[in-house]
Amino acid sequence: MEVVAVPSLPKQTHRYIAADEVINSLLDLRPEKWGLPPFQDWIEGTLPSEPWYIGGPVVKGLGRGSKVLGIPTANLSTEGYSDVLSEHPSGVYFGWAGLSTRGVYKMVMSIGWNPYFDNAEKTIEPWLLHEFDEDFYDEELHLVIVGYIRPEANFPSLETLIAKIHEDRKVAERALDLPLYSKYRDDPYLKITSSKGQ
Ligand code: ADP
Ligand code: RBF
Ligand code: MG
Repeated sequence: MEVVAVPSLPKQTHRYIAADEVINSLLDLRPEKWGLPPFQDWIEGTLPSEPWYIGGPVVKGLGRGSKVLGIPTANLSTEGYSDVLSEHPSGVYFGWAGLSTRGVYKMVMSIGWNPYFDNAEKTIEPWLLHEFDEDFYDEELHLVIVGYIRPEANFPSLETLIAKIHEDRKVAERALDLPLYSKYRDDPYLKITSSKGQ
């Protein structure tokens, strides 16, 4: 028997060295690696899911996105989302982002501990695929997440991490033009009517 382990606790890979492979979640199971027929639900490098929803004001992160990677991520607080986040494994996802007063944009994000930086806290880091000429801290950001791309990973260098995130961006940009994903651009959750009466 060949064994694929899916630890229920994060950062515990070292406890499973006896397994043939340790994966982060069942989203990463590749039956063809084990002589079984492949799953057929992957489309152009993405795994579609029922849409799920996260939103709130944009909070300060660790100030690393723009400065260290040149990739700004409009962090959301994980507070109040423990249920949603425990239903969805850490990893790289994509979907649509609605910003109050601005519009709806394509989005690619990571959820997790950023293995390259080994964060102590789980973070939600959406990169809106649009050039903004200013910050938008405290603005309401609503996300409709429609698919999965890959698990979070560690990288041998900052350059290889950055290159991978740009590849994720391309995968997400292309996929979001498919009818399967583009239809969620019209989800009412993205059209935020601010509670502050703006
Ligand atoms: P932080 O660590 O505080 O999240 P970042 O360096 O990741 O700082 O920058 C994120 C901030 O940059 C966001 O909160 C937002 O105000 C701004 N920003 C500008 N353009 C974008 C973009 N395309 N996607 C996400 N955030 C952006
Ligand atoms: N950090 C990692 O350590 N490993 C990853 O595989 C990873 N993938 C990412 C994918 C995307 C699309 C984005 C937007 C970010 C990703 N990051 C990853 C997170 C990145 O390290 C984080 O946004 C910065 O550290 C800013 O806090
Ligand atoms: Mg950020």
